[in-house]
Amino acid sequence: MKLLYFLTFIFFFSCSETAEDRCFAGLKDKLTYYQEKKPFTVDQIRENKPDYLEIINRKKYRSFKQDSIESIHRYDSDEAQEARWKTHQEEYKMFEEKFSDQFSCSNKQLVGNIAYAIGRNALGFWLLKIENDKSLAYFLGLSFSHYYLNDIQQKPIINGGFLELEGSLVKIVKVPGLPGYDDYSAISDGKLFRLNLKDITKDSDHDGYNDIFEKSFGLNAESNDTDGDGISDFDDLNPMFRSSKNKFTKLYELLMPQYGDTEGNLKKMHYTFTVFENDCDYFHQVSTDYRVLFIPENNNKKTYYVKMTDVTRENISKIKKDKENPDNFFISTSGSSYVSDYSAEYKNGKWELEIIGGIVI
Ligand SMILES: [Ca+2]
Ligand SMILES: [Ca+2]
Ligand SMILES: [Ca+2]
Repeated sequence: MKLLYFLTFIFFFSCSETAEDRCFAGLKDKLTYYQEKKPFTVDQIRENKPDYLEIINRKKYRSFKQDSIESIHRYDSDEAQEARWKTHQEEYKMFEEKFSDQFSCSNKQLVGNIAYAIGRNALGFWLLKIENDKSLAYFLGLSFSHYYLNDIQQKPIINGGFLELEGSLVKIVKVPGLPGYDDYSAISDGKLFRLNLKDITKDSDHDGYNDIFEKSFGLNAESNDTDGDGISDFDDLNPMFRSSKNKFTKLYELLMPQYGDTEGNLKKMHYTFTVFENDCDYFHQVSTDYRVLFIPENNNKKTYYVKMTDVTRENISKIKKDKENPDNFFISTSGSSYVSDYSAEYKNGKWELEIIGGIVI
């Protein structure tokens, strides 16, 4: 969905049978450019909305424009804004600590001894819950491509057995010259999004991730160990695929983003994932020190949520063979503002990487 993809090749295969097919870009592959999707209309959003979501029209709510202007998450130098930000941080300290700064939090509410808040991260919106020192986050499965939740809610978010969120239906607006940056505009204001807490908190396999999260990203909501490697989905850093060791998994591991997490804090971050769109088995089999999810390249194989929502920030291409040298390969990494092309030579059981080109936007 990012401008960058206009510059990056996406490879399509007529037959994706073997790891060889899925991992190596060959001469027969058709090259195609990403085409921007048309934003959904209000009717299309309603038609495709999740079953567990009720959208109610309530015109009197704050508009998207008003809420965005007054948002606590706006970064400007206004002193009053800074003071509000400080108060906000103080107020949400408990959530920041319990969830290790994985979310941007808002709309805190106490119900008996349970503290609730709305959390946002790169994957989407979550309902955060702290009860007797135990913290859990429930994914809401509402794409930020379509749903905007007001930063300032006029009414409590928990009402009876329901989560009620004021907001708007929105579309993404691309900003020319700012790749990777998404702006939004409202296509219908004054909405109440109503979700039953029973639906949100449902965790059929009791692995700690709610069904909505697992179904949104292609994990198995009926098994607490999707890839059957003996590590539960909640504790598995690569929950979708079993890890393996060979020269190509090693190559992908070398090229994956490095977050410099020397203290191993990322391991404890159960709700923070780096998402890659790639079908290569070797890439799927990587061992990592942070959480990863993979989404299929073929649009028809994607879950509805990832089809609608841009959750990929970084990617690594397929591998290209060097006709001149069987030990030499070409591969590219890309992010929202760069592409780096590498030549990778496998010598004496080790990879030697050399940057041979790229683009910085
Ligand atoms: Ca689960
Ligand atoms: Ca599961
Ligand atoms: Ca597992």
